Amino acid sequence: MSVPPGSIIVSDWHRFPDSREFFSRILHNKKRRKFGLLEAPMMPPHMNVDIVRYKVFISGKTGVGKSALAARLAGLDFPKMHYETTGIETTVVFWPVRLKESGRVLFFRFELWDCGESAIRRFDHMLPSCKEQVDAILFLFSFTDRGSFDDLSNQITRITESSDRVVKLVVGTKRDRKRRNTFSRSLGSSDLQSGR
Ligand SMILES: Nc1nc2c(ncn2[C@@H]2O[C@H](COP(=O)(O)OP(=O)(O)OP(=O)(O)O)[C@@H](O)[C@H]2O)c(=O)[nH]1
Ligand SMILES: [Mg+2]
Repeated sequence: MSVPPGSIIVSDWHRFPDSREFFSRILHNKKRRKFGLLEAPMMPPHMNVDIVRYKVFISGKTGVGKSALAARLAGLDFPKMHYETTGIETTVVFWPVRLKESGRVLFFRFELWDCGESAIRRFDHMLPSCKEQVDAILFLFSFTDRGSFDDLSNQITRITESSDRVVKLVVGTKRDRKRRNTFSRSLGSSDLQSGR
């Protein structure tokens, strides 16, 4: 049975007072703490909070905004200049959630894998490492680059197989830089739907 999005967790739990104790574990001076690959939020021993891990691969043409998205999801500023990512960079993002039915609290741990497009082309082992045991792939296109959108279906077929049980999500970047006459004006909402 398929479950509609948002029906399992309380999606706006971060607004409720009882979430504060948990969010304080991922925040420092109102900013997100940085977590290394082996680190996790510290909880008092009597509060047994399980961690659910997801590996997320961010895919897209060079300059489309993969590193910027990873930084933004981690609550960090991203550089205004384009610095090509020369290999794989991982970013760990924790987010506490409350399950709707049981009221149980969990920490989601997203491990974001960001690999520069040119590194993928240059080194054969990069893509298989990013795809290994991946749970979700974000396919990025930029609202300022029609080519990045047209290339999406190629990318999805190149990176995934139809038998994959990986969640696939299409994400548009640089919407804030969208000018009049950029291609987004000619796209219908059905073009922009994400697929599995
Ligand atoms: N205004 C605006 N700029 C963005 C956005 N996302 C990315 N950028 C800019 O686009 C440029 C390229 O972004 P990156 O995140 O470095 O691109 P990338 O996909 O990681 O590129 P490679 O590492 O070469 O594969 C940078 O100058 C970012 O500041 C956005 O949503 N809005
Ligand atoms: Mg990059």
